[in-house]
Amino acid sequence: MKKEFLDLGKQPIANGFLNKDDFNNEFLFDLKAVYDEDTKLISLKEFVAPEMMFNENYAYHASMSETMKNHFKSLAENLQKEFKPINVLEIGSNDGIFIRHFDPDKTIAVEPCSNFAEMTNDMEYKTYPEFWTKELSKLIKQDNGTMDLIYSANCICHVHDLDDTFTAVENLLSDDGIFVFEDPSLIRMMERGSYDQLYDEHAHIFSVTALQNILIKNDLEIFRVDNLSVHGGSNRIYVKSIHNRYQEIESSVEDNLSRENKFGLNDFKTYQIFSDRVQKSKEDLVSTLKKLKQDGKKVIAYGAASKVTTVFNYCGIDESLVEYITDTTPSKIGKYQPGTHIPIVSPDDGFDETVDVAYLGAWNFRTEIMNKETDYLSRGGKFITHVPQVMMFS
Ligand code: JHZ
Repeated sequence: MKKEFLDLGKQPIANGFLNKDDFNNEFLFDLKAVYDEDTKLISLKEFVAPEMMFNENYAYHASMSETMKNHFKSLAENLQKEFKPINVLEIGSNDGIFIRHFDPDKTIAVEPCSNFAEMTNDMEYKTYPEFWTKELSKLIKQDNGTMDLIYSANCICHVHDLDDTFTAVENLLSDDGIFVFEDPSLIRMMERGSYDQLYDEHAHIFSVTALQNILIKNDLEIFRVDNLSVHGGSNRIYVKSIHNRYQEIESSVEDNLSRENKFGLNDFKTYQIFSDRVQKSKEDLVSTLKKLKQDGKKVIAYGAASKVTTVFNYCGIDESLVEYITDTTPSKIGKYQPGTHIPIVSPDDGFDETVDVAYLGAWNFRTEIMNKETDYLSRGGKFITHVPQVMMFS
């Protein structure tokens, strides 16, 4: 049985940046979160059709951050060193940030956003411009044989039908093949109050517990979990077929399961407490921004992340409180934030000496941004965040 615990109101497509012409017929849906008592999975109550989010206009470029470029480079090197995969496949390859470190002759990409599929095709990686399904997995096996490594970052949590996805993976793994994927971690979201991990794309926020319950139904099991700091706290899950005897199940699996249980992730009450905290976060953020406005401060936002769409729409923050949002992504600049219609400008045009306070939308890149924005900080500029609670810092 699924139980609702959080209502983040009417929300638009988080990465659906708008032109002025689009304002009048914007799609909105009810962003609510539910807890499944059987599998312990946290999901959205209402799923948005994948084609509405992942298409030729998809705006999120993973390579906009140095942190993420380094993250995927070192992961690719480590996987090659430890597992020595020959045939490799990535599900949701975005701009090729990960596969660029693998041999194009032996590496295949699956990417339904055609703007990005074209990019990796141009990089000589055979790219299937489609959604990952059982049918596609059969076709890839027929064309290319089985895979020694199937990898996916920030994509499996987008998938509505996890059983279909996992069966498709199981079908394509070689005898000693492994499936490695990473997505935002539920326990980190709960610890940090980062409710903005919830938006249309994130159909689920995974705990290790829920993944174990669902993977096993599809003849797959977790043999290692890495806890990562990226994207506000993620888990990298290493999976093998239950028939694969090459990999031992490591202690990190049990460690994560017991930490989650101790935290209360298997208890509905924990989610109700989280919901109260989210409500308080909203009140604190709005009152802080209103006070800054009254004091005559110029407030903008830094980073038009998907997460900011959730926060600003949930909190009812518009141009009267935040003048504009700066972002480095070329396809976002000159457009408007979904729902609130706050303008997006390039940092060169908007992150200047007139800014007093910047809401740090890309709070997950706090270290990278603080290291970069030393001029702003040294002239007294401040940041504001809601993670783990609403606060200003410099
Ligand atoms: P960022 C996306 O979420 C969507 P988002 C997706 N669903 C997902 O799961 C995660 O990624 C992983 C900008 N920026 O990465 C770039 C600057 O302007 O937190 C981005 O637009 N200056 C796939 O959208 C945004 O901020 C900078 O210095 O929440 C950050 O978005 C830096 C570092 C970033 O992902």
